[in-house]
Amino acid sequence: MAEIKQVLVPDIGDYKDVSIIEVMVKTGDTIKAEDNLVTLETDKAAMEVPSPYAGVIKEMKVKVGDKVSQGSLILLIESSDAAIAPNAGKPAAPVAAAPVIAAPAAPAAPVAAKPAAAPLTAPQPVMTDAPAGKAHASPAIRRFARELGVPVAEVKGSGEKGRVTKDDVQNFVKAALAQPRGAAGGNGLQVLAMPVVDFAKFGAIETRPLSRIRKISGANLHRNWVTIPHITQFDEADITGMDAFRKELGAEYSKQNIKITPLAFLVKAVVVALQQFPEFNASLDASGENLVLKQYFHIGVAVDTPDGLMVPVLRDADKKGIVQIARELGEISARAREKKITAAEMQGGCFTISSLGGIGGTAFTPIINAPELAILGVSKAIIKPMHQDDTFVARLMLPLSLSYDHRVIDGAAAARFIVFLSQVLADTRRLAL
Ligand code: CAO
Repeated sequence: MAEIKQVLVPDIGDYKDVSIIEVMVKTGDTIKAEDNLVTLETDKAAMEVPSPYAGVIKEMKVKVGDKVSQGSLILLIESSDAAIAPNAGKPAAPVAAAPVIAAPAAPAAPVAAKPAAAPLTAPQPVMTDAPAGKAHASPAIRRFARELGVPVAEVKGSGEKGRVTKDDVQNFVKAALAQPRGAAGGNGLQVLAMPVVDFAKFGAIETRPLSRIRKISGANLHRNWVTIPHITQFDEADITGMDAFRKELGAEYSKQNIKITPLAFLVKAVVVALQQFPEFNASLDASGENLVLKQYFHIGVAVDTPDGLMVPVLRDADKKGIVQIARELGEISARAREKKITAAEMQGGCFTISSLGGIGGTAFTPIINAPELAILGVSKAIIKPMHQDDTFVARLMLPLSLSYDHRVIDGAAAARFIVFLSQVLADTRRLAL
């Protein structure tokens, strides 16, 4: 039965008297659960507050410029059903909506990329920093710009304090379209528009909306794929000895519920290789003219979740042993699958490992997780006959696929990196070096 419900400002951490910079709905609107209602902004961050209910808005209690804190009343809604947004907390009225944190601005070019705007769901209201000195735009405008492929940092804002408005984004697109079409050899990507196909003409279909994580990660993957010149270098590491040791450790630690997979060794071996080849533990700075070499070793690990790919980051892997890494990997991948990873836990990575070894396949070409410069793909280890001392011996071989940013890393350096990594994996004593 329909009833009037209050929608309140959710837990927004320590922030008080936060400005409402955008109101996306009005009295009389019919909305779905999770539709965004307002955007809040401090001097550091912006976040959207989605509706915990579907229904008809009966009365707005806020307007642009109002200051609100946790618990402030945003609006009254006549809820048309019992539908409550999955992230809305307990379904008791009044319910505070769960804020959605603004992803960092899509950069104009990968050189300007912020720490990977990784796919995320943030159950905790962690505010992300606004890009210092960059365009101010609300999350809704940033999303609108992203959908159109507009680099919001390049749009001149005409709103209050230089804020980028929807009109500014539209004018940017109009101006871009008004430019003469690039002749062959020009800078623009001149591609045909995707055909619009009525698939139902050919048979039965079902249309399923993409998850939020998939939409965000898709946009990031697309940017990285088209803007970074990728090369993938392949190799195989003889992990016969490593795997025997891993099984011993696995038996020892299974009682403590710690699963020791090859991935824990790979994280450690990658750290040793990054220490040997510091230009792989680096990013281009915003100008694209300097390499920022990192003296920390935070390794991102791609985790396959039902809603799409997430890349939590394992911090200070150089200071941790194999068992601790294995324990943390189990813990972060479980939390990623339960959508309990925060935005902060997906930032600051130096290098990513994407392991499909538990599934199969012989090799693949992983996409670099900008602003990192390289990513290691790992496929399934299999026993192969290897030629040694004039005879064939059975060895467990692990396929490795290293994609790297060819603007910064030369092919020879990449080959040296992967060969070194294979040597470390072939002789685990080197992990201690
Ligand atoms: N070769 C052979 N066996 C392997 C292996 C490899 N390279 N890597 C893992 N295995 C084995 C493990 O030892 C484990 O065996 P048991 O069940 O007998 O103990 C089994 O495969 C399953 O391992 P796992 O997948 O549970 O654990 P993991 O540590 O290897 O990986 C995680 C963890 C989170 C990375 C993984 O579950 C995952 O999500 N992988 C997908 C990442 C992905 O989608 N990448 C693609 C990105 S590009 O689009």
